[in-house]
Amino acid sequence: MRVLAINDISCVGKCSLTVSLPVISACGITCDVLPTALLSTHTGGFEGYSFLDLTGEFSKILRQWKTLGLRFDCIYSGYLGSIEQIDWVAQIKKEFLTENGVFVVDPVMGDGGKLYKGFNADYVTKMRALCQQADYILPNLTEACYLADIPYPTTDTKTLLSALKTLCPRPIVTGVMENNTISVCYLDENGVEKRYSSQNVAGFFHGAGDVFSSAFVGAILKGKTEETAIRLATDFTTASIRRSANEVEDKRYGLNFEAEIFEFLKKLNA
Ligand code: PXL
Repeated sequence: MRVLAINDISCVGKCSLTVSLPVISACGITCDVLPTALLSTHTGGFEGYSFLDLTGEFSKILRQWKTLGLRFDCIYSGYLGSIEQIDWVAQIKKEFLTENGVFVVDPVMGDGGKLYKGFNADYVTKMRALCQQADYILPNLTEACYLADIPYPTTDTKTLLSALKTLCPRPIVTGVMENNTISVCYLDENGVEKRYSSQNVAGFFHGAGDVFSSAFVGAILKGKTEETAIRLATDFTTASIRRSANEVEDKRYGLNFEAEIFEFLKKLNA
């Protein structure tokens, strides 16, 4: 089993590839990478970060991969540095995903009701088209609202999920907050809405979406059902958030997910 994770390298701040690599590898799955950009830190809350777009390397990297006859059982895309890269991801899926391979799109583009720096309406439109090719999409509530063109925030997850289902058969929306709970909302095989909820922890935790998505990808590739993968990934992310609420002083530096990997693996391999 090998996954191709297409995501940025934020050197500091534990998100994207610096989360996907350790989590997916710990699941016992080869995690190959296509870095979309190299940043000194992620863009959430840090100022003065460097940003090197790596699109220019793509054709060279892919040319060599073709000579190796590489194919991936899963392609998992996250933060894409530019609109042009969305076209690249669609092309890479066509050329490098195995016949029964899984294409997972985490449409990373915003949080807290706003788009991240550098993203705009054209990017959202283009991301919608990429989601149409995915087996699973994993937007947070902000990204889900942008994709579905529904005002943020919404508690009407039924409408939200049916709008997203017109893009992708298996939408999974994270970070849906109501009262004291935070939920992951998805659809069962009959198209009926399901929720997996936990107690909300106040505050904003950078990289939580990447911990969830990476664990979900790892669990799916280990043969878990969608529902089990959601539960395992949610429990891992929630435990990491709880721990970080106490242990990580500056939340910009990401979650202490490392301390929870062993528990996650015990459940994954039970
Ligand atoms: O975790 C999402 C993410 C990924 N990559 C970069 C980011 C962010 C969120 O801010 O800035 C570069």
